[in-house]
Parts: sequence; structure tokens; C-alpha cells
Amino acid sequence: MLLNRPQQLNALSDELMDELVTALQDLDADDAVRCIVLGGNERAFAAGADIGELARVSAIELYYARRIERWDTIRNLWTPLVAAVSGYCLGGGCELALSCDLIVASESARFGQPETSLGIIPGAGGTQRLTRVVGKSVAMDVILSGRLLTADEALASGLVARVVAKEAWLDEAKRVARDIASKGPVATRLAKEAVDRAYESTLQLGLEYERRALYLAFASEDAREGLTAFTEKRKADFKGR
Ligand code: CO8
Repeated sequence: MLLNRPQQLNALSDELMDELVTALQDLDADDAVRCIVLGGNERAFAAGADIGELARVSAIELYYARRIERWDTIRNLWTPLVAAVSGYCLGGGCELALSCDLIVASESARFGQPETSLGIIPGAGGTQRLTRVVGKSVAMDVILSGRLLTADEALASGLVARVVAKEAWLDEAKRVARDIASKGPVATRLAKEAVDRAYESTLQLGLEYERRALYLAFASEDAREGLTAFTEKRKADFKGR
């Protein structure tokens, strides 16, 4: 799925976010969809929230509209979500990419949280998710100084999973998604939930969660199929059950 407001560098207007969340929910509800790629265009993944809209809205309107709460839906999707990032990935755009499960970046990608130069701060998870992913020092640098990270810096700091040549950003993200989609669907969802736990609980609780998720995976028909297919030297035919 590609964000398509090229004239505004895919600035995330309310309308665009509503359409995005609804489209993602529809895909998530479809069992046949085993991985989703979310991208922008070559010049921008997204240059942030729509600044024109933010300039017009009052704090209380923003509060009552519960706009930012809608973003939680993205984080709670069941289906793995791969961000394909080329060009600018700033502010809310960076937070959107951080809400995906992993990021594949073009060498042209630039990541930043420039909100303080507008007199506001990141509001859709930037101060929390970026810090957990890259650590305090880099997060402080990016959020306080407004410095943009190059794709290689983002890779070195753990923000992105892979950096690829300019022309390959979307193809590579699709390739990763196809790899993910080829695995056992039950196991993939359980594994995604378990990795997320690592960011939301203590190590001990996370390990217990992992163990129970493994037992559950073992109980799936997919596990029987995957283990048997290996011993029979054939490709597994997963049904997602
Ligand atoms: N919002 C609205 N319009 C934008 C945005 C944006 N975030 N970014 C770019 N545009 C528009 C420009 O206004 C311009 O429009 P026009 O052609 O009509 O003048 C067009 O896109 C192209 O942009 P530029 O001419 O500026 O292109 P440049 O190549 O010169 O510069 C930059 C590219 C550096 C990306 C520059 O556009 C820029 O600095 N953009 C703003 C980046 C920014 O500050 N992002 C943070 C926004 S705040 C935010 O995300 C808070 C999130 C809070 C959570 C969500 C709450 C709902």
C-alpha cells in the first residue's frame, strides 16, 4: 500500500490517516493477507503530520478528536507490516515507520523528528519508540537538534533493518514481505507478538510469554506440516491453522 499525496510529500492529513487506518484494518481482517508493505514514493515516505492542519487546530479540538489514539490501531495490527522508506521520513512519518514491524530503507532515506523547530514535540510515539530503538543519546540528538539521520546511520543505530540501493527500495520491501508471507502464518503472528513483548515487559515476563507462545505454535496444524515437510524433504503447505 502506497501513501499518495505527492504534492505535500505525503504529509499525513487527518483524511489520509483515516483512509490509511481503514485500509490497514481491512487488510488485517483478511486471512489471506500474510504481510503488508507500507510505502510512500521515491521523494518521501511521509514528511510528517500536515503542518497546515496542525496550525489551524486547537489543543482541545485535537484532544476531543482522539486523532492520535487512532494511530494505536496500526501498532495493534495482527498482520506483519513492513515500511518501505525512500526519501524524507520525518516527524509523524518517522513515527508511522516506527509503528511498522520493520523498516526497509533506500540509501536516499532521511529520518528525523524536527517537531521542536515548529514549537511542538513528537506526539505519535516518537519520544518513546525512537528512544527504545536507537537509545537515549541518538534519540536526544535527533529530537532536540533536529538532525536527520542518513540511511546508513539509521541502520547502524538499529532504526532500520536493511538499506538498499535507491532503485530497489520497494522491490526489496516486497521481497522481505514475500519471505515473511511464506512462513507459517500462526507462527509468524505469535513470533511478532512475542518480539513486541520484549519492548513492553520485563525479560522474565517476556520469556514466559515466549514459552507459552511456543507451546501454542506447537499445537498448530502449521507446526505439524512444517516439521513433517522438512523430514519429508518437501516444501511446507501452510494453511494458517
Ligand atoms: N505538512 C504539510 N505540507 C508539507 C509538509 C508537512 N509536514 N512537508 C512538506 N510539505 C509541503 C510543502 O509545504 C510544499 O508545498 P508547496 O509546494 O505547496 O509549497 C511541498 O510539500 C514540498 O515541500 P518543500 O517545498 O518544502 O520541499 P523541500 O524539498 O524544499 O523540503 C522538507 C523538504 C525538508 C521535508 C520540508 O518540506 C520540510 O521541512 N517539511 C516539514 C517537515 C516537518 O517539520 N515535519 C514534522 C511535522 S509535525 C509532526 O509530524 C508532528 C506529529 C504529531 C503526531 C500526529 C498528530 C495528529
